[in-house]
This record gives sequence, structure tokens and C-alpha cells, in this order.
Amino acid sequence: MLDTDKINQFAQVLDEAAANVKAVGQISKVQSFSESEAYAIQFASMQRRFDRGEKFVGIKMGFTSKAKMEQMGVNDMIWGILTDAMLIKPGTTTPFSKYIHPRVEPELCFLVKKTIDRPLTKDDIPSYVEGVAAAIEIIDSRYENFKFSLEDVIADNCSSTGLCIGEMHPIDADISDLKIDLIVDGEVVQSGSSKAILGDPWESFLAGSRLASKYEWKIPAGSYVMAGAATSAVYLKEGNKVSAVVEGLGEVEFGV
Ligand code: OOG
Ligand code: MG
Repeated sequence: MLDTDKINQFAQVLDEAAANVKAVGQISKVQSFSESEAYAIQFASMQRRFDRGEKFVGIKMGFTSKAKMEQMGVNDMIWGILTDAMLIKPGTTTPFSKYIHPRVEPELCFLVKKTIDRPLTKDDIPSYVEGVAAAIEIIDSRYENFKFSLEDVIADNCSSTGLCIGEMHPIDADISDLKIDLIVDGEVVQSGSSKAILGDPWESFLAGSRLASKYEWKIPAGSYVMAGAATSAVYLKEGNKVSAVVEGLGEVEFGV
């Protein structure tokens, strides 16, 4: 069992690794800990950011596709917290020096219409979701060599680092099998379908409502829910121009 001091100590290590842009060793190599303790570390490290003035803007789901689970060698869904400091305005450039070893992945992003305060079902979707957009996530593990156990990555807020969200679209269209491309410098580097996200990205949204409720978090109206990548992630290089194109949802782009 980890006591509060230990939880805060690991939270500080991860928070400072991000702030100093310097990777650290895996916690699991020096300390065994449970999934719920991993979330306690995540929440404590995010609290440090909130204390510095960052604002909660939503949650992200991770490992919702086989492609991602296989790439990272894990086998369970995870969720993390998004803040305003992670937002990258589409069409702008983000400095490479902010990141340790950044990777990008194409995603779908939902905009919450009504505060999520319980596990939702399919029937709730129209009243709780305002829109859906194409998005790109930057993940930048705070662990050396981008290597981690499931507990490690949860503690590290699921590698969350940047998000670039495209224009919102109404949710009346079927989103269960949309073509998704990740393009770097004009070349398609990953290609997949939204079907890879739990068979239907809505399942990821609903899973997000379940996980947030389980850990007693409310997701306010106006927040984002990122569905998780449909394809493997690719490393970013300085000077890259990255875009994601999702069938029916358009394109979103940023530079680094
Ligand atoms: C963890 C984050 C996973 C996704 O979309 O599956 C994730 C990682 O791969 O570093 O964001
Ligand atoms: Mg992701």
C-alpha cells in the first residue's frame, strides 16, 4: 500500500519530469503499486497543475484500439485528464522544445453538452453530446524510452501532452466506420477506421463516463472527451506538419 506521502512524491517526480522536459525511470521498477494507486498518483500530479492555474478541459481515453494496445504492450483501457495548457490551436505551430519524445496519433473528440455525473448508456448520447470532431493527440511519456507498465502510464496521466481539435460536427451521422488518416509532411503515415475504437467510438465515450464515475469525477458541460487512437502513434520531428483527416469530419492540422 502506498501512503499519501509516497503518492505525492511520485506525483511530484512525474510533474517535474514534464515541466523539466526530462524523462524519468519507471515507478514500477522501484515500487509495486495497484491501478487505483496509479490513479491516485495521476490525480495528485494533475492537482499540482491545477494549483498552478491550469484548467480542466476534459478527459481522454487510452488503449481503446488493438493497434494501440499492441504497440505499447498493454491490455486494458485507461483514462486521463486534459487541461487548457495542452490545447494547440489548429493551424498553429507548437515548439518542439516543450516535448521529450513526442508522438502523435489521430483521434475523434466529443464535446460534452450536459454534465456527465453518472455512467451513461447509448440512449443518453443525444442529450449529453454536442458534437464530434477530428483531433490529433500528442502523447509524450515522462518515462525513459517511452516504456511503461499499465500502472506507470496511468500514474503519468496516460502520457497526455497536447491536443489539437478540429471543427465540431453534429452527432447525427453514423461514426462507427469512418476512414481516419494521419498525415505527416504530406504523406499518409497511418491509416485506419473509427471501427478500431472499441468497434464504435461511442463505446469509448460511454466507457469514459463509467471510468470517470468510478473515480468520482464529473465531466462538466463544455468539456472534451477524446476517444483514443484508432492507429499506432508515430514519433514527431522538429519541423513536421501533422494533420488528421476523418471521413465526414474534415481535417485538423498543426506544425512543430
Ligand atoms: C498512452 C496513451 C494512450 C491512446 O489514444 O490510446 C492513448 C501511450 O500510448 O503513451 O492516448
Ligand atoms: Mg490518445
